[in-house]
Formats: sequence, structure tokens, C-alpha cells
Amino acid sequence: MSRVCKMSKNVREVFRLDELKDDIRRNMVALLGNDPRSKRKFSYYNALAYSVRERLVDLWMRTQSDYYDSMAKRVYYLSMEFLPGRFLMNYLTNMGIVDECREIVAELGFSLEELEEEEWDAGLGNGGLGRLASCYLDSMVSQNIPGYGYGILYDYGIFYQSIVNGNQEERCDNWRRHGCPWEITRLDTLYEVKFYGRSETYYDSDGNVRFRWVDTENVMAMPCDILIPGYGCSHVSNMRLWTAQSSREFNLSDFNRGDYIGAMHGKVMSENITKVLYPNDQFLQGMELRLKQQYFLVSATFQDILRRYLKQHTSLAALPEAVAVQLNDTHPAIAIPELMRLLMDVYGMGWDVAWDICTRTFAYTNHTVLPEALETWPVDLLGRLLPRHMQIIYEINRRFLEGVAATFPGDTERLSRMSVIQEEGGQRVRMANLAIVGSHTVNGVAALHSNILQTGLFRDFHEYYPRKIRNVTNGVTPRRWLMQCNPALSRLITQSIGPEWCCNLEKLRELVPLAEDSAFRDAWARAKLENKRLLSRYVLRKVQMGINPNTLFDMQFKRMHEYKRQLLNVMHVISLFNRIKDNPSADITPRTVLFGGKAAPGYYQAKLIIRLINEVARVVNADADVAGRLRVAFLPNYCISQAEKVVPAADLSEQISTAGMEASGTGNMKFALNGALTIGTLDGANVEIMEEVGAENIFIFGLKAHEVAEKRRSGYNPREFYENDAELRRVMDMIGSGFFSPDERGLFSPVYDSLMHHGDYYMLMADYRPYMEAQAAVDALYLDQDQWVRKSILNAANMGKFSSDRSVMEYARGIWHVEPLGK
Ligand code: GPV
Repeated sequence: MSRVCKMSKNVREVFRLDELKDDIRRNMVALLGNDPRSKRKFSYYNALAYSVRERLVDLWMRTQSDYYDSMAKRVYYLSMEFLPGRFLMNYLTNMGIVDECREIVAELGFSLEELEEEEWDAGLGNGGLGRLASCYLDSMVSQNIPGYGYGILYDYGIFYQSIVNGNQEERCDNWRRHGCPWEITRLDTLYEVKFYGRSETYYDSDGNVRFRWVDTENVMAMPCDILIPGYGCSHVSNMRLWTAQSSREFNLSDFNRGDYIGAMHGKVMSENITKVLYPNDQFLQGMELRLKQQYFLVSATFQDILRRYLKQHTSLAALPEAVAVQLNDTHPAIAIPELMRLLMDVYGMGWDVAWDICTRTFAYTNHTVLPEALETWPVDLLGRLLPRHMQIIYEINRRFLEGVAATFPGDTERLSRMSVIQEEGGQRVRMANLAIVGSHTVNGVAALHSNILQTGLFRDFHEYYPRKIRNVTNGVTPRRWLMQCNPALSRLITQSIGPEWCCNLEKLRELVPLAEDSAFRDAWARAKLENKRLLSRYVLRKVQMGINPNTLFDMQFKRMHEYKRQLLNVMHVISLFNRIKDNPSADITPRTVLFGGKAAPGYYQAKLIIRLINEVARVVNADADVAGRLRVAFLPNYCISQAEKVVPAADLSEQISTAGMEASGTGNMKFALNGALTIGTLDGANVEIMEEVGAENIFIFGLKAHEVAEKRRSGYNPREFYENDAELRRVMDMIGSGFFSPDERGLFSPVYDSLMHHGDYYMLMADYRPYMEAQAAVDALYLDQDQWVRKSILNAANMGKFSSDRSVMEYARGIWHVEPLGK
């Protein structure tokens, strides 16, 4: 904190703000080749971005030499996805120069907000998993923990979603088409990444059998750095994103044979590795290119890690004392056999020494229990692409199973469950099992989820390694998710309790007594209303629909997934519609129900639910009886920058997944932090949110995780609910009979059938009535604005636990064994 305060005093000096305007003009000319008299917003955004970035490079270099000089242990956060969104306001916020910058930009004839809107989101991830990685980078650097993000620079990030006639359409997200001013491309650093070929044995000079990987096809990896400024700019770190370049020699040989097109074909094919992010969230497609991407990230990253390590060490024996590697799900788990290969084949170590180093270096975070998301790779595919790794995996498994067999003699079923190789249905490598065996610590992302790992999915492993599987509850960075996205509320909070909350979120507790202060409640309500007005303008611009800021804003924004149950929300909307139609003069709480989220392009059922939302919206919004009481909209292309507009404006946050299925959720935290009340099941981190805010300040409903499991075991009959609940029956019949699709009556039959005929796997029918009752309690409370606002304050005030600063410190102390530098 002292640093931040010191910084803000002389922030003008530190960042040479008196020269900023001239620098912007200079960059307009020198870097962009533009006339500074031009009034193009995009050029000015770029010129500003370069001028901001150059002020950080110096701090970044100083940070890196601090790390070097102190020989601090480094954390490497390996992730196939990062979801940073836009950078400009985050840089300005963390540098503490938003207001100063606004003035300077105004002198140039722009508003900061309009320049902000010129930036394209960096959408290098699908959803929560990628965003978590970005929050963790912010928290690591803000707390002086020496860490780096390592990932892939996809040419095309998550697709751009548009809605055409109610359907999702995907367009490619060519996010760097006009350049990206934040990237620092390291043209002079290239690592070679190998694929295919075969593993060959030979005898070394001592007569020992050794292995080498030969006849490979090689691709080069080039790093691109994006700076990550810590809050208050105590330190500046970076994420290093790899891009594929064709290797020079494989071109040359083809050129020499005169096969120009053949050479170009190889070049294009190899550069395809980093072309596009796979848009599946929690669904394994099993494509060879995806496995190539994973190994590409891992191979390049480990060359970089070892290069940096060997600058300061002569032996690899102390690697685990200097390096901690966190695997963000199993996507980079091929790192385990890769480090084994490097230590044995390249650095000449024996198995036992190498394995000990390996298992003290890696830790693995699990983010889901959904079976369709658990990665398994066919042995023949993995063995063809990475033959030496396949060999090493077999040997890891052989030694591991030997140990298990010794502990549980004769328990062959246990052996086959725990094996890294799945035998039934063709041999496959179970990446989760590999990650557990090769890591010293495995963690789930919320208390309930970690419990399910210990007693369910990874039960055998928990019995075998009783202290390995632990919990670290997720968090979100209060810088982006309150300070930056919600200036109105941030200002009010800072005026009331001072500025420390943004580095110590527990301080928000000081708001608790203010919930009893009516002037404060009024100010709180005014901030919310201001945010709702801003969002209303955005909605009008995006979907040409007027919404009323004085209605209850009910929001569900997240990836489209059956387990997240957007459909249950729609069933509530249809029920409200019916109630209004039945009794047009009824006194009901006016609501605006907003949805947003992308469906994986191949996920038929999720896309059909988007269509249903849009058709229900069409019917509801056109109905004269309903006017002024219920509106529904689907906002296209949910992304980080949209979330920054949506989250501050929410009254009600929908977190209604089937209990036991959402590992944690992080949107739930963002909404509550911004004063939304949650309606939710006891799933993921909702459980802990309830503990923090108090059961009286949250709307909890529905089956609990153990009840869902019991019902599945004892036989669940969704039709029973249909038969015993007339209101539910009517909703289902409207969906099934084509009420919302008069031109295509059977359109939504698959939705109807999934609940009525295919077992309703996510138990919407069972949770419908409890959900309706919880929603009725929401309506009643909203009519009492005084009580509502009081609870809104108490929600935000009790969200301290869910800062990613807390999560990162738990990883640092309990898993990485690193301390903040300079403390
Ligand atoms: I595995 N998650 C995700 O966004 N994508 C994935 O591929 C996988 C998990 C999410 C979980 O669904 C959320 O519950 C969780 O909050 C988030 O990861 C971060 O842990």
C-alpha cells in the first residue's frame, strides 16, 4: 500500500505525464505514419497505447533484473488460454493515471471512453478458465510474486458471435488485423519444436542405454510478450505468448530440390499450429492439431524456463527450488513427460533423479468434473506425434502401478481405474491421471469441487496420496472487476472507507455498518442506477431495444452449456409471461431479463437454446399486455469488454447450474462484488459466497450436490414433476408444441425431449418449482428498495475472500513455496 500512495503523489513525474501529449503526437508520426492533425480515433488510440507502453518497459526491465539479482523462485503459469480483454484502461488503472490521462486526451479532442472503445478484446480463451489465468497474472505481479504467464498467441481468438434470425452465427475474430500495440515481438528469439519421428536407442560413452528422438519435423516458436503492470506499478511482469514460424532448414532442402510450392505448403502447414483457438469449452474434440498446440506451448516454454534457469545455475538438480510450474487444467500436462525427456535424454540424468525433480516442480489445477471435458488422447495418435513421450508415459505408468499394487495387493480393478492408460475401447492416455501422478499438489477451485475430487472423481488417488489433493478457491481481481469497470461505485467506496480496498479487499467489510445509513444507501442506489442507464444505452445501440433502468435487471452471462441451465431461466420467463397473460392487471415486479454467452459451434443443443431465448424474447417483447413489466434480450458476442458493462449494472445474478457440476464459477463473484444479489444453487463457489454474505442475503434454491447424486442412483423421473405441476406442464407444452416457433412447430422438440424423454440429466424439472419460489422471493424483496439496497451493500461488503490476491497468496504459500519479493 505504501508504494501505491507514494506512487500516486509523484505519478506525474514517474510517468512523465507532462510529456505524454507530445509523445502521443510523436508516435502518431513516427510509429503510425499518420498526420497528427487527422482526427482518427483509431490512430489516436494506438498512439496513446504506444506512449503508455513505453512508460512501462523501463519498469519491466527493472523488475526482471530485481528477480535475477535476488535469484527469486519463479512461478510459471502454463495455460492454453488467457482472456485479458482490453489492455488500455487496465494499464492506466494499474498505473494510477486514469484521471490525468483523461485530461490529456481531452486536450487532444477526444474522450478517453471513445478511445477505449477502439481496442479489440484479446479473446485468447473460451471463458472462466482463461479469465482466471489473467486475474492470477494481475494478482501475482501486484503482490510482487515473480511469475509469468505462458500461452499461445492465436491469430484468431474466440469467434465473434452474431445473432441472425435468432440463431448464433460465428465469424472469425481477426483481432490483430490492424496490429496490436501491446505486443513486443522477440524476432531474435526462436526455439525449435519437434514433432513425429521416432525414438532411437544408443549407447553412451559409459555403455549405458540412452534414447534420442530423431527424424522429426520441426517448427520454430517465436515469443511475443505483453506487459502486465502490477497495481501501483510496483512491478511489471509479462505474459509470453508463442507463435509458430516455419523452420528454415526444412524450407531450404525443398527449395534446393526445386519444389517451391511443396516448400510453401510445408511452411503454411507448420504455421497453422497457432492459427486458431479451439472454441470448445469443457469438451474434448481430440484433434491432432490441438495436441500439437499443447506440445508446442510446452516445448517452447520449457526451453525458455531452462535457458533462464541455467543462466544462474550450473546443475538442474535444484530446479524445484527455483521454478514452480502450475498446469492450468490438463491442457499443458504433456509438460510432465517433456521435462522427463529433457532431464534424461538431453541432460543425461537417470530416471529416479529426473522423476524426483519433475514431481517437485509441477502442480496441477483441475477445473471440471464433466466427463466429456476430461482429456484422453488415443495412444496411437500421441505415439505418432510424440513417440518418445509415449514411451516415457508408459514407463511412468509402469512404475506408478507397481507402487499402487504394493499398497493394494490384488485390487486389479483399482489398478485399471488408476492407470494412466485406459484400456477399454482402444488404448488412450488419461491426462488427468498423468497430471496427478506427475505433480506434488493437485487442487480443485472451490471447496465443494475439491471435495468432489477427493471423494468422487479422484477418490482412488486421494486414498493413495492422502495430502496431494487440496482446495484453492478461485478469485477475481478487484482492479479490473470493480475499480476499472465500475467507477461510480468505486468512487463511492473510496470516499467512504479510503482507497486500500483495491489491494486488500477484506477492507470492504468496513461498508457493513454503512448499510444502515440511509444517505449511503441512496448514494449506493444512485451508482447502480447510473450503471443501469449506461447499460441501457449500450443495449439500445447493440440490439436496438429500449430497456427501462428502473426495472429489475436480471442477468445470466456465461458460456452456453446445458449444465449451466440457461433453459431453467427461460422456463421462469415463460412462466412470468403466462401469469401476466392470465391476469393482465396483476401487480408484478417489472423485470428485464438479459442473457449473453457463446455456444461452441458444434454444440447443437446449446445453439438451440440461444434460438429459444431469442424466440421467447420476440413473443414477450411484442406483447401489449406484457409491455413495461417484462422484457427479454440476448446480447450478442459476450466478451470481457461487454462483461465490464454488464456486471456493474446487474441487480440479480443467475448462478443456477445443477449442483455438483460448476467447479467454481467466477462470474458469480464479479456480480456480487458489484452489488448484485445472487439467485443460485449450492454449487461451486456459490456455497462459499453464501457463507460470506449470509444465507439471508442470497437466494439459494434447489437440489444439493449429494441429492443430485442420490437421485441419479435411485432413478430420477422428470415426468413426475410434469404431471404434478400444472404451471410447469404448460411451460413445457408451449416449448414442445411450437408456441414460440409458429413457422416451424417442431423446432424446439429437441429441447422438450431432452427434459421429457431423455432423462433430464441436469434435473431442471426437479428444480423448477424451488426456482420459481426463489424468484418470487426476489420479486417481493425488490419492491422493498430499502431492504434490497441494504442487501446489495452487504453482498459487496462481504466479498473480500474472493479477491484473486487471496487465491494467489494461497498458491504462493501452500503450493509454489514462494514469498512476495522485498518482504
Ligand atoms: I476444464 N472452466 C472453463 O472455463 N473452461 C474449461 O475448459 C474448464 C473449466 C471453468 C469452470 O467451468 C468454472 O466453474 C471455473 O470457475 C473456471 O473454469 C475457473 O476455474
